[in-house]
Amino acid sequence: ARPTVYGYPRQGRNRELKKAIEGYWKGRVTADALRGTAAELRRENWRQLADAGVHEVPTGDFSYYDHVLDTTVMVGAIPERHRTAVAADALDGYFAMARGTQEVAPLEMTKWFDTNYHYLVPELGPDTAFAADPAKQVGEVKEALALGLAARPVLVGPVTYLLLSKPAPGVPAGFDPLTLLDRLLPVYAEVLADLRAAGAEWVQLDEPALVQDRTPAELNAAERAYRELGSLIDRPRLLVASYFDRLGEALPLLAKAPVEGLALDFTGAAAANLDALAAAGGLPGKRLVAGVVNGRNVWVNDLTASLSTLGTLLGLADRVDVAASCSLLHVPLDAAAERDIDPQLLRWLAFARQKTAEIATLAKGLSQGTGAIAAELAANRADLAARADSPVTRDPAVRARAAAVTEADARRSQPYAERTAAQRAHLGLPLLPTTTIGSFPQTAELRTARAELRAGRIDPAGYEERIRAEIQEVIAFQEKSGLDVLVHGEPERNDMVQYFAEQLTGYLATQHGWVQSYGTRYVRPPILAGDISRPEPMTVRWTTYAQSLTDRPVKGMLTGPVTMLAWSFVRDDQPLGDTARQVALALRDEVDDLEAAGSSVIQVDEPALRETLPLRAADRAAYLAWATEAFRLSTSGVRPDTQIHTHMCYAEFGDVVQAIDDLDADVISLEAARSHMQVARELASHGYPREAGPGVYDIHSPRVPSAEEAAELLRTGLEAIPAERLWVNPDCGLKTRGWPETRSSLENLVAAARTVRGELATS
Ligand code: THG
Ligand code: ZN
Repeated sequence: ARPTVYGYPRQGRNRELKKAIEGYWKGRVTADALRGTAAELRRENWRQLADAGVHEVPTGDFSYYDHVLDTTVMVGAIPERHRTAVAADALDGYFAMARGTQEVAPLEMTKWFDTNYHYLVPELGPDTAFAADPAKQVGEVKEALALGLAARPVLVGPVTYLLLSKPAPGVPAGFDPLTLLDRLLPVYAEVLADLRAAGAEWVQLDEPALVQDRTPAELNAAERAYRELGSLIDRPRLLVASYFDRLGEALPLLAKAPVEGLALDFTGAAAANLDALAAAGGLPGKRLVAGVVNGRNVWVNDLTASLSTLGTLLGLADRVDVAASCSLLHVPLDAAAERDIDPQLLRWLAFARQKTAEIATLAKGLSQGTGAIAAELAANRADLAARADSPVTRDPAVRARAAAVTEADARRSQPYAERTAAQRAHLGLPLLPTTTIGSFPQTAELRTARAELRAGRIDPAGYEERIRAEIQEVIAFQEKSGLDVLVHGEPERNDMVQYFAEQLTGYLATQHGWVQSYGTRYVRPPILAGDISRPEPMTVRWTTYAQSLTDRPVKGMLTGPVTMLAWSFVRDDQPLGDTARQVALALRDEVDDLEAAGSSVIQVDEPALRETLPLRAADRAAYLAWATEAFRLSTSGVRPDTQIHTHMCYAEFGDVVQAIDDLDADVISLEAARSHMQVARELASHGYPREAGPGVYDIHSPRVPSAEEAAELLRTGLEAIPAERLWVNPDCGLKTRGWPETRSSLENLVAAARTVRGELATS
């Protein structure tokens, strides 16, 4: 048994890659310097892996932006509108596809399965002509070989590539990219031959799309793809990899395919792969790569449990190698870089580097017997025991409170129909009330103030002063522009999840735990390590200060329990629903405190509700049950006349309309401007009974919508939602926008509301 890895964090210990790429965009770094930095980062990663005992390093997992975009280049599926740029300069053309230019729009970006990584969606059509461009893949194989290492190129597999694609603009929406399989396979065949010629003995083809529910036609396509690739004469050995969930029906199909190896996830729900593999007759004569170390969470592995799984698997294949469940792209680089985490707690954590060591230890134990890793096993058992017994993970007060929660605790005291009357009387808002989603522009001055506070150049009182000054300005602007429900603007928050995590007991924050979100953008997800409680109010002083400056209602602004989980690393030692309930109770205290301090409107955002939906439909009802209960638990401690708002960003709402209803929020704001109020129609066709604010201002663009444009969107919204239940707001928060366009856009938004109110009054 040998240790192996599918991919490694790309950014470098100090995010050197981000700095080099963004420098290149600004013209401060040359293309050669960027290539040099990239090559050095690959070398550093391979060295780390080789030193840990990984004899066959992954290649091709590196990317300047996204590995799905790299695949698009590899198969020559450059969209028509980007061909000129790509022909002029490959690197600039690549970034043009990723980010767009003055002239052309970029590819659409969407979430990579249920991770927090985003990929660029390939655009295909009946006229797509693929052509092999294996230069990047071949080049990286040669780089690794030159270092004296064996290389295993990792490619997005052809079936997953097509399943992740969408019809190009102008192509009928009914076009099924999978119909291009016969055209795509010869291109993969050519790439495979070139990789073999370059010296790759094995090539890994990633097919995570096969862990999702698939139609018989899709499964047939997968079967055919691997029958054809397997029957090629001039090819390396093929390892077909799946991860993020169980393979289900695709497992027996891939087990029988004429390829030499299969990589399977055996963590969490994917542990079902074990019985399924046995039922399929195992992999006689083949290589099994066993993903037993969770590749998308940060906890140390239970080595004893993994060895037991691996022992069972030994009998099911010719050769068993040990791996993480997926690429290590989804975890930070190195836990040893964390200086602010208690060393005792740090022992519970494993980032990419520590996971590689765990994989190596397991491979050693599997091939040489547990005696060879006795010391590691003993230390691991001690760490797991310490975690299980720790007052951090076991706070009796939090547990008792969560256990005592009743169904009634998660219900408002009155139904919506009664609450809304009380809220109307209490708030006295006009028809078509105007508001914003919460954040106002995060200016350079605010970021500087935060940096100065961290560096100790200003004291907390000085920082507080600057934040208050900003709140004053934000309130003054909103009053002047005529908005009805105001916000304090969130100048004190950078990343909202991080902001709340820092104030909740049971959460750990990292200093260097960066994980790629998309392109050169990274997040540092906080870690839900223990039982969650709220030692003191988190937002009340900002909201009450803002309220003291105006007679109009100021919304309290919080992030909901589901999003707090979705954008954090979650604990693996209790069901997610239990963690969600603890977070919900902490937020409930904050909601109640806001109300007690005078807030009549409180918004609890859940932008991640839809994106956290499990990959398999069979798992969705259970998720939605705990997710909606957690939201209701956090928001139902208030009086009937206190209005609860929520907000969600762009999503395919069709899948979760019922869940949105189950949140029982009084008002929901949603992204809608670009789709011309499509969500308003979706909510209406579902019979959504409460108030809604489909956005009339697309905040993703610096463009200022005219008052007439916003009014027209409102009129469209009124076709779906009656005036008594329609709110007027932008699509999302304004923190990424500048002040000039924010000012004009919100003034136009208020003008639009007034115009349409006038039309309603006279009609
Ligand atoms: N917070 C967290 N997770 C998220 C989002 C979030 N996941 C999904 C979505 N939003 C991801 N979107 C972004 C948008 C911008 C950035 C990262 C993810 C970003 N990051 C800065 C960068 O890389 O330069 C770093 C920000 C920082 O200093 O913390 O711009 O909102 N948790
Ligand atoms: Zn949003």
